[in-house]
Amino acid sequence: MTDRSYRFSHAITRRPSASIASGLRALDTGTPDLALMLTHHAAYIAALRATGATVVELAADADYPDSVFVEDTALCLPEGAVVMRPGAPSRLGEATEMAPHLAALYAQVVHITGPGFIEGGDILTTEREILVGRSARTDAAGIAELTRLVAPWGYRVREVETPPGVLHFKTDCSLLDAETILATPRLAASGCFDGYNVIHTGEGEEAAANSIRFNDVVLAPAGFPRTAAALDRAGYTLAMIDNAECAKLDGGMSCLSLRFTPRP
Ligand code: CIR
Repeated sequence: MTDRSYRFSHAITRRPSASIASGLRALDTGTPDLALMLTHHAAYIAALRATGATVVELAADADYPDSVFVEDTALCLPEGAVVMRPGAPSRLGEATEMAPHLAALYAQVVHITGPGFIEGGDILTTEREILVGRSARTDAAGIAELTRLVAPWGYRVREVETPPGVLHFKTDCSLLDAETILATPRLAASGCFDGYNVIHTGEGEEAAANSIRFNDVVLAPAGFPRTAAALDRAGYTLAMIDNAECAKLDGGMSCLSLRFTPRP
């Protein structure tokens, strides 16, 4: 069994800017505190680096309030990178901004050109397939274009549904290893993970589902003890990261990085 869906040599992050206060959110639960977010962001990057990865830190970009959430701009596979076409109009330009940084590391960079839309937060890559959740940000045409772009690299795309009212597919799930997925009970109930081992988030801890397996560590948001205990029991090494400020903008562990092993 290969492990390329969770072992990576590189990550890209982007520093949050003061414009983060204008970031998109489903519900207003308060303005994110930039200084605190920077502290959490530094801890996140340190946890990635502690696994031995190279982390490319991009400068803050005030033109795009949500640009700290780099995951939505691209899908990075070993063979090449696919630049997304975000469904949120205020985020469309973020993907274009990311393209040259990917081109510096990859020989192959291809683009979703539309008319469809797709955001990285709706994509879960496992060892055997790429699952893409249809959502308010990702539509059938975007998924169809992604399917065409990654077919020459040997990938199978499976369309699934993001639960209603949930921002992204990966808001509710994470890959833990080649066979295992952490998921909210509401998402797992759809049957989309049949054939995988599923670990459920603890009761009332849906926000813990957005974690990431990165090399030997699972980066998980702090403050969800039942889920942390379940992951610990299953043998995963955890790095708990405070996510309180990004959570005000519906962002979590996966959103804050692109994770990959580029093929130059
Ligand atoms: C947004 O609504 O686009 C941002 N405030 C949050 C993006 C989170 N990204 C992700 O889940 N991949």
